[in-house]
Amino acid sequence: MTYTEKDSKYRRYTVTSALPYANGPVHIGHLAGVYVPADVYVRYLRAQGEDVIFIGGSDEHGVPITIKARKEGVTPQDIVDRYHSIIKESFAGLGISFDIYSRTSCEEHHRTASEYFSKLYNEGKFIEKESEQYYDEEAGQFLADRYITGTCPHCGNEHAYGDQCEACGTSLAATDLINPKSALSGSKPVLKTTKHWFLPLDKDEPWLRQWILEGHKGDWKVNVYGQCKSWIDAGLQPRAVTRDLEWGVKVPVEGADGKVLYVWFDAPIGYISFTKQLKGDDWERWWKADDTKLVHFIGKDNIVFHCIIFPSMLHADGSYILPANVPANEFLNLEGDKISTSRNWAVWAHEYLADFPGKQDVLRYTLCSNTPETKDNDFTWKDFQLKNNSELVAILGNFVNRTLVLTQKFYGGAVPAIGDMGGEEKELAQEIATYPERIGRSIETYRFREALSEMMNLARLGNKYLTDTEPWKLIKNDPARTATVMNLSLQICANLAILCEPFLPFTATKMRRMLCMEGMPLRWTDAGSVALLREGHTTSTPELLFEKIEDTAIQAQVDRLARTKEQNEQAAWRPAEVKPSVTIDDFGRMDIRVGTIEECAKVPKADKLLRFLINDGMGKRTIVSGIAKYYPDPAALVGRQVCFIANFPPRKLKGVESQGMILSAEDKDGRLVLLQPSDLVAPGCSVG
Ligand code: B3M
Ligand code: ZN
Repeated sequence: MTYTEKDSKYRRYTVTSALPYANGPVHIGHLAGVYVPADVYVRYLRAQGEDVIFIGGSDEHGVPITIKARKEGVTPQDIVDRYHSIIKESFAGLGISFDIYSRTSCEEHHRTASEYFSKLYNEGKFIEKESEQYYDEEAGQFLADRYITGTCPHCGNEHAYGDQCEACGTSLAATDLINPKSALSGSKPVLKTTKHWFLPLDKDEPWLRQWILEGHKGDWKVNVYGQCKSWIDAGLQPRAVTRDLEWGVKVPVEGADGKVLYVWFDAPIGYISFTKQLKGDDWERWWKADDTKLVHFIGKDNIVFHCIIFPSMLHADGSYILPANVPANEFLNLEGDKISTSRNWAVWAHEYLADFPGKQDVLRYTLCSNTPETKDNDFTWKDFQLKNNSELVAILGNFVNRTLVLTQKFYGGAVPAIGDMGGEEKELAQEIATYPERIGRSIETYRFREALSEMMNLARLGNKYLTDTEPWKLIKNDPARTATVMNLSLQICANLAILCEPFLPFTATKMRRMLCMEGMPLRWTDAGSVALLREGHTTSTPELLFEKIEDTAIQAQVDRLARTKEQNEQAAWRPAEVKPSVTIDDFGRMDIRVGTIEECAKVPKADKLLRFLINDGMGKRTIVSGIAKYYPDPAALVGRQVCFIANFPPRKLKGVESQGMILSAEDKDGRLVLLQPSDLVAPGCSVG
């Protein structure tokens, strides 16, 4: 039973989550934006007794995969095999409860996608068009979007791709790029004619406009609706659904050798082919019955594909339902910076699971409470620690633990009889009764942060009740009232075991075990009651639900990110630009000489400075140089030769007169290194 009226007409739910590209592991950005919210949603629906399938799988086609394979010198199949299993295991480890997690390289998918294309092809739903596409003559291959880089015409970024500039976010056509370059050979591509099939999106405009802009106004999220509106208002163009590539689903048309379906044509069909794998002959009602609710969980960069292109494909076939909602989220940043796979700026799911064993729910909790629902959000390790220590441990864990420990102590674990409920108790019971609907409505309207905080409010309510009534004192002079307090507290625990499950499934399992509720077939709507556990029901020995996360564990993560940042900065280092031209005369005015170090010591009270005594062939001169940090043992420099500018006017540094300037090179990490002739030369000779 769902609470929102709109949902009451549905008999079953087909819930999909974006198929991650199998060219890298999944990170917290994917989890927060797509998989945790989707999992909360389906777990909730299951607890409501609804018929629901949760579909996931890896997107194993597309250029990102072939590019990665090329870089590593392996086959695309090697890449997808590796990442498909890492991704699948990460999801399982975090309790993302797919009913199926498949992959688009499998046979059933190839067959389904191919048949889907053929049907539309035979019905004349595509336009066939010849167009000019970039071709790499050295590699003997047409270049799909991502294989072409060049300068963005909008912002001047020199590393824009043929489909998009990641610096300014503009979506591009390869022919828009200035100075296009092939990512395969580095050569300049040429335009060559090729034939492709296009989905005539322009013809879909009227019904799309009506379906989305009129039908889903105020119903779909503002960010989703807004993106759709600007796409539609800008005017839709026919879109090619085939590509000149080897890797992918072959175009099932004669004479289309070397062509595959565009990855964004085949990937969403994955939702359908995976349903077939899951449901066999019974698959159709999950996609074709009007009383099925189809919901796509995705990130904001996938909105146009799920709201416009895939629906147009479904509409072209004519026998499918359309998505009822597409609750896309914005992006999650990490410590103030955009998450990036190529810069390794991420918290990877599989690494988290290895670093924090048994703490799956802590990550789920932190990500859910940070879901980027209306704007981009930030994940920080400090906040992760805080959410664990002062919310999960201090509120939920503390309440459940206090209740169960006192139950053991006072009653040997048995639920005590509830006595007369006073005004306070009656109010409490009424309040408890409101929670299933409060949380449920928030989930049904895709407000997951709000739903989670409502769930925690119930734990807060319980915590406060214990603190206010102090059963550990009350037991001495009012055992009857104490029994009532403990009974109600146990009822709240039982309610929490049901209501926290969509968010914290591992914790819910533990709570059910401690409360000996495993055998009870309780649904969402059974919650809200204060009679879930009957008098005399035994509970078992309590264990801690959450433990404190120490500073050292957090520091280790922060340090790892700092190292990544440093590596990135060094990798991004480029030599400084060359300065404006000078003449030979300009250079000639500079008197550069070689000298031999006779003494070298730190300048007292000046951390950075070294004082050199140099034999310059004419006598001795003192030069002060700011390189102490890089030469911790100045005495070891004696005997070395250095280059210095001899005709700088003397100046005082920390009380020492410096007669010249010693030359050094600045390395990419900022380190200064003394310049030294490669052979011994006479002190005082000139450099030029
Ligand atoms: N693989 C893009 C992405 O991971 C794409 C999603 C496909 S969903 C059908 O952002
Ligand atoms: Zn740009």
